[in-house]
Amino acid sequence: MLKRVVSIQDISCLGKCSLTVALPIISAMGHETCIVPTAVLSAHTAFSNFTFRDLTSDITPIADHWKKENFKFDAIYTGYLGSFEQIDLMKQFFDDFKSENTLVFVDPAMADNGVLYKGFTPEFAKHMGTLCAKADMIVPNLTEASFMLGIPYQPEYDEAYIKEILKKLADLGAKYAVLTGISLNPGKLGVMAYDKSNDEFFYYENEHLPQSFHGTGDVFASTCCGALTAGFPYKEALKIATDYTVECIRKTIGEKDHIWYGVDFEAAIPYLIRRIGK
Ligand code: PXL
Repeated sequence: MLKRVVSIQDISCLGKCSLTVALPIISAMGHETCIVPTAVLSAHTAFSNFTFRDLTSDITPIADHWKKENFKFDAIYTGYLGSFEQIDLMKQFFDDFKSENTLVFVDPAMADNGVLYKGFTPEFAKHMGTLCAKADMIVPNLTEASFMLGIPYQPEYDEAYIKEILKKLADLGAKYAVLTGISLNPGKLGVMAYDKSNDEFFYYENEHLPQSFHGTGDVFASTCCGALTAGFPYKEALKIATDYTVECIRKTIGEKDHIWYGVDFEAAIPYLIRRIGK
């Protein structure tokens, strides 16, 4: 039987990110993918003049229906959330739908390169930290981690600094804290994780390609969530997600305007399927 994942984030109608990335990737990994759209935007918020329809008031009726039908999930994966209220609703959602074996995966998507995405405040970031407390795994980048912890973003760092941040993130409460977009060696980019159950760090890197694209955090998070749901151990899941993200960037390098449109993850799906051996 297929594993069932529910992904809860916005639909950006154009500009590949959030649900338009999570749904196809997790499905391609062989899981049933349910969604709760938190908002509908004409395009993600890095574009100018986007429309934004808030769907907060739909979340509780959807959850109530699912509770009545006794639907269960193998994984719950939250990404971009648009308001304090949505964060609180997600806490309730976890409590309502989490069983002993449910993976709770939180990507606190809200910032990059030292700045918050349009519409977010440092207080919102701190509140996102309270959702991270309830997760099995969290996957912020360094900007998101800094805002959640209320410390200045430091673009220059060493391994000791990253380990210190990971321990502080783990103190928020998640079992596994992961920092994405970490570079500890020239020409390389990767992730570092902290497993607080045995006080263990894990670092994995791949090539640092000379271009960055919007939405790669969502590609990484979706793949990692899909791999964990498939039963891969966490280190292997992080490797698969890192390698697939790099492969997606490789497919997109040189594409005009793709910085905002997102990566051609579609072209790398055969790689992903081979990589997970399905
Ligand atoms: O990729 C993260 C993301 C998701 N959803 C929306 C966004 C962004 C990043 O800007 O604007 C609406």
